[in-house]
Parts: sequence; structure tokens; C-alpha cells
Amino acid sequence: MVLLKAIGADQQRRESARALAGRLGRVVQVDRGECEVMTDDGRIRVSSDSQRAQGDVAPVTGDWVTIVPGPEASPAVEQVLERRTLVVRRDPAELARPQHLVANADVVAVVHGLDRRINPAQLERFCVVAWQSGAAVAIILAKADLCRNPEKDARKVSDLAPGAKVVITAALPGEGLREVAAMTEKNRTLALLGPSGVGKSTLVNALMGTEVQATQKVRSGDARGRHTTIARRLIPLPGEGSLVDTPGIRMVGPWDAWEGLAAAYAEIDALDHQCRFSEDCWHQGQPGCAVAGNVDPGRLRRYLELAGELADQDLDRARRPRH
Ligand SMILES: Nc1nc2c(ncn2[C@@H]2O[C@H](COP(=O)(O)OP(=O)(O)OP(=O)(O)O)[C@@H](O)[C@H]2O)c(=O)[nH]1
Ligand SMILES: [Mg+2]
Ligand SMILES: [Zn+2]
Repeated sequence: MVLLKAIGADQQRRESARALAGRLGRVVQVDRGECEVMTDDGRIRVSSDSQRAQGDVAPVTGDWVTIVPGPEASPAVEQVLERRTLVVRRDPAELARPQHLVANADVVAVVHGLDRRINPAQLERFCVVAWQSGAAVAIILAKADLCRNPEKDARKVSDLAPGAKVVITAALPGEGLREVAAMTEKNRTLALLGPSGVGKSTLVNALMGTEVQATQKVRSGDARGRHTTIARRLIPLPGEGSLVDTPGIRMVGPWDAWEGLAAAYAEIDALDHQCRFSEDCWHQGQPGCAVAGNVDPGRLRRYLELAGELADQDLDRARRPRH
């Protein structure tokens, strides 16, 4: 049986639940108005219809919640406890809305498959979203057994992801697993994000020591995945800590992610502040610009593109009042 403590139930969370007079639980998975929740007495299914007094916070995978007996004696989620971190993206179906992906991850790892080319724009977008969550950020370079020179790719990736820990793994032959497991020590939660087919679920299975998640071969030719994982799911590890496996995302859209942007492009952000003598400098090489010429031009281009995207979102939000 999984102990709640081993997946992060600390004194503060226990006390919050007690103060709300509910049973403490952690959301494992959400399916249309129903949540699978881990409690001290095992897994239960609870309803989470938002008619209840949860304010407007809908529970997501990784949330700590209180549970109360429901109307027909079936339990229901009462409150979502304050989140320490939250992975949010722009809702792909509805451009002007956020979508909450994972709550309370301590580390968010962006997984890249070494069987494919590095896509800087894709990787950096994931980093922006990962940093914005408030968690620590790591990059997991998976499938090292399919790459001739993993160290070389690791160096490239380090330049694209300042501040992130970079780990090389090969889950099938079982290499680099200890470094990943270390990120779940002290009852921490490690969330895996990344495109389809990069090996997220295979890594979960390797760390679990058993097949808990389905996996599927990538397309021959372009190594694209087949969107095998379809739900975000929290998976308690045998010892301590937990993982969150997520469905593959091709290009993640950041949402209200100015801090994430600054962190993901830390070297540009640092110079940006020095250039602020001119608030509307777009760093295109004007005399006196502190940024242009002093940073990687590709990174600068992608940074400005994302800044433009976020600025458009801000305008859009300001125009339409929230209801
Ligand atoms: N050679 C090798 N193949 C791997 C490794 N890790 C994963 N794969 C293979 O890559 C393919 C895709 O792996 P998955 O784990 O399903 O990928 P995923 O990231 O979970 O994909 P989605 O669920 O679609 O997002 C499978 O055929 C795996 O066997 C590895 O370390 N080495
Ligand atoms: Mg998967
Ligand atoms: Zn400038």
C-alpha cells in the first residue's frame, strides 16, 4: 500500500486538510468529473463535479485535496489545497484560455529523445512552461543507446536550457536511471513533459521495475511518436517519491509565462535589464543595445517571438473581461 507520506503528504498538507475537516488525498488521474485519489486507506474514485464548494478550482493530476462524503454516500472532492507549483499551458483547443496540466510537481523534466534532432524552439518552449510552474527544471535526454555521441547533444541542450539539470538516460538498457530516481528522493514528485515517442512512459516503467504504462514504437522514418499515453497520471514509486506521466505534446503554448520566459532565457533576460534605458528596444542591433550581438541570434529570435506571443495574450486578456 502506498503511504501518502511517500508521495509528499507533509505536516503542512495534513494540517490544511484537518483545518478543512476533510480527509486528505492526492489526485492520481482525472477523467470527466471523476478523480482517482490516493488516500491513507488506498485508492478511491471520487466525483468532482464543480457544483460543490470548490470555488472555481478544478482538481488536476497531482493536486492535494480534501474528500468528504458525497450526496449518495459516494465521496467527493471538497477543496483543492493550495498548490505549490502548477504546470499550465495555453489551451490548444481554445487559444485564449489556460489549461492546467500537473499540480505540485517538485521537478518538471522536459524529455528529449536522442533518436531525433534537437528542435531548439520546441525544447525552449517546454522550458518556459516548466520554469513558469515554479518547480525545479531538468532535461532528460532519453534513448542514449540510439545516439552516437550523447555528450555532444547534452552540451547543445545545456546551452538551450540554462539553469536546468541535464541527465542522459537509456531506459531500455537501464542506464542513467539512478540520476532520475534521485530527483524523486525526499518524497518528491517528478513530472515528465515532452513530445510523443521520446520515451517518457518507458522511463516510468524502468523506474517502476514493471510495465505500468503502455508504450509504442515510433514511426520509422521520422521517429514521431503515436500518442500512446492519453491521460496525465501520477505514479507512486516503490520506495518514495512519484512520477507524473503525460501525453506527448508537439509544440507547447506558454500561458502568462513572463517569469518562465525570463528563466528559460536567463542570459538574454540579464542583458535585457541592462538595455532597459530604452523600454521599447527590440534588440535588433541599435547602437547602445546591450543584447544584440552579445547573445546567440537564434535564441534571441525565439525569445522575442515568445515575448510577442505573451504580449498578444496580455492584450487579449485585457480586452475581454473574465466572467
Ligand atoms: N532503444 C531505445 N528505445 C527506447 C528507449 N526508451 C524508449 N524507447 C522506445 O521509444 C518508443 C516510444 O516510447 P514511449 O515510452 O511510448 O514514448 P512516450 O514519450 O511515452 O510517448 P507518448 O506516450 O506518445 O507521449 C518505444 O518503442 C520505446 O521502446 C531507450 O532507452 N532505448
Ligand atoms: Mg507515453
Ligand atoms: Zn536592446
